[in-house]
Amino acid sequence: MSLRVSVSISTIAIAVLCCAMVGLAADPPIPIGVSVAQTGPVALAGQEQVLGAQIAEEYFNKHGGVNGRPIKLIFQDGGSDEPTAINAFQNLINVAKVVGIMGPSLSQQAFAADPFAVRAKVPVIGPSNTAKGIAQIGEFVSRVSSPVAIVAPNAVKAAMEINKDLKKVAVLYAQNDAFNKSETETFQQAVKDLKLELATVQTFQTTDTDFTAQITNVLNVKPDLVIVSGLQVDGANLVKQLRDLGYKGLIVGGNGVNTAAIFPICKAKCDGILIAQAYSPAYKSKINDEFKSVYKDKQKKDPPQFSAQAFTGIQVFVEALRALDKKSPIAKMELAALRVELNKQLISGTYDTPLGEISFTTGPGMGGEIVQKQAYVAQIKMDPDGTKGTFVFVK
Ligand code: 1QQ
Repeated sequence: MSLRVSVSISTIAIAVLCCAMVGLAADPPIPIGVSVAQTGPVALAGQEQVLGAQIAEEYFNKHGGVNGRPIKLIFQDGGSDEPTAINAFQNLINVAKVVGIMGPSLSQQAFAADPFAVRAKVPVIGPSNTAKGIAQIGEFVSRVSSPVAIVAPNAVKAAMEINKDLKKVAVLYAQNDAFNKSETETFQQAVKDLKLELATVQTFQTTDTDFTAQITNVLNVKPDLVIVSGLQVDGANLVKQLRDLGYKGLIVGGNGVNTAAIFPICKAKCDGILIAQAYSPAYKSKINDEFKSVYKDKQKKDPPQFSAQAFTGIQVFVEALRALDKKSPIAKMELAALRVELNKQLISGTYDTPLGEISFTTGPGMGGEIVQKQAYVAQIKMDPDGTKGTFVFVK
């Protein structure tokens, strides 16, 4: 009798142990959505984001994932326009059932796609949305990309240090894009604040290929500095044509041209462009050293800002999931509750990232804005034949 009892107890014990282990092993990876530009003109920047996110996935899974459970990034191409980004968001939310989304690439897309995530109560982290008003789209939207209002003026100051006689400024911007409209506002305000003369403002479209009319107007005012706010292809073409038509002075480019992917477009004529940065490979920290070394192994160069920001976006999700799981095991939570709790958790945290220590603003209607101390300026240095180039940090 007593033997029988002890047998059945140990059977139960074995059964419990077995199922607990099966349960653990069968816990599926936590799906995190990534929707950045993998197609269209913005894919020039988007490919840097994909790489940054992939490095983060590999890195954090190697370091224990979310308290033992791996994450899995679900990539859904956000394209370069609004409909593609909206579609990707809906897929990630309703079909892939992700816990949160990092994306899209452009502010213009964020204003269109983020509201779908807000309505579905799914946290979104903007990896590169720098226009004014992104964090205000809704309670579920935050960003790891420092806004142009904070970053961009540094490039104008850097130009003034290079040319002490700098006075006259010409500004050009793409008027069909939310980010570029926001960025030019910041640049124009900086010009006024720094007591420079705003000699002319010219507009174009991100789809334009010929900028002769605008450049003629720019050259007429004989500027000491030209500030360009465009995306990758138009921005780089504009710079190239500006040099082709004889402009010799300083050029400040915006976040749109903040990628080595513009080098094949403006070639040797990319040389000298000053661009404000929210990331520096020289930032000293353990996590940045580790990120940098993985990136360098793969790409044989220092990581660019868009990759570092994408890495950071995934890091925020992972660290917030870890913290949440410690408070209340996420395996036991319904997806809807998990998304809501994850959003609260991520906004309240502080993160030691390759970008430096970051946190987010909190409070009704004003949460989710990144708080980051670091800002830098780099200048593009091209080989004379225009085949190779680098970003040289000047500030
Ligand atoms: C924005 C940007 C773009 C240049 C990112 C690719 O900063 O759209 O906000």
